[in-house]
Amino acid sequence: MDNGKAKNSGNDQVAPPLRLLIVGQKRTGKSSVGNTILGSDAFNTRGGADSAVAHGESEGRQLMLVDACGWGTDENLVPKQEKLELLNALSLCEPGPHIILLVIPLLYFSHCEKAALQKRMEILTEGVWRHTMVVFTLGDRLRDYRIQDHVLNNKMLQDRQQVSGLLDHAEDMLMENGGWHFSLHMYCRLEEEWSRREREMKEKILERQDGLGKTSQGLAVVPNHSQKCGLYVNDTLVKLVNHG
Ligand SMILES: Nc1nc2c(ncn2[C@@H]2O[C@H](COP(=O)(O)OP(=O)(O)O)[C@@H](O)[C@H]2O)c(=O)[nH]1
Ligand SMILES: [Mg+2]
Repeated sequence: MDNGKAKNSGNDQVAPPLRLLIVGQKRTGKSSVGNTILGSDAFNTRGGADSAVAHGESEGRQLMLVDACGWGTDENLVPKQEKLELLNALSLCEPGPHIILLVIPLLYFSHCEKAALQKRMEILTEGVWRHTMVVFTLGDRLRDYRIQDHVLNNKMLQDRQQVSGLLDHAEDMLMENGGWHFSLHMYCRLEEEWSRREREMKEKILERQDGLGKTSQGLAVVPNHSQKCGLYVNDTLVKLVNHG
């Protein structure tokens, strides 16, 4: 099993790197998050760049980071090019990212942007949320923010505590997932399997309802008022036996 445990446990075996995929909208600080984590200028922060990969060591962990090409803000549809870019970024961290870092700016985040973001996450199936950690950026621009969890101040590269906290949390999440990385293929198959079962269940229920319909058409259950007791089904008296 690929458990991605990145910390060296003291023996000579080299642990596989922790694979992190950074996603989010354009100009929200994704590349800067990568740079803050690695403590270097590995990714281009001038914008408009394609998805990129960087390897490095940070806080005692071997890391592989993929900085995905930034998403647009259309909440109604995801352009084909964006989908392809996302799948391309995913393929850059084969066999799949251990953790997906979803970057959200603490400033300028409206309902529309949230909807647009969800639409893009949906491409990665519902299962993606099991592997996703939200990282807030631009928090330093808010004067009085109190959120402590995963707020990265990308303007403070020397603050390594914020990075080790984030990586600890990523490893906890990985452990909770039994060490399994995200696999789009697996979750797509799971979703197909679930919808197949749902379809089958619905068909069975409909068949049963159909059967019941036929029965009630074929058999007329009429209370007989002329007799003192008894139920008549198609003119035949049905005796009701009380077992009770
Ligand atoms: N003040 C502040 N600026 C940031 C922060 N993160 C990113 N930026 C700036 O926001 C701009 C976009 O950042 P970048 O990492 O390239 O965003 P990307 O397009 O999502 O990869 C750059 O000018 C960064 O310097 C942050 O946490 N605080
Ligand atoms: Mg970028």
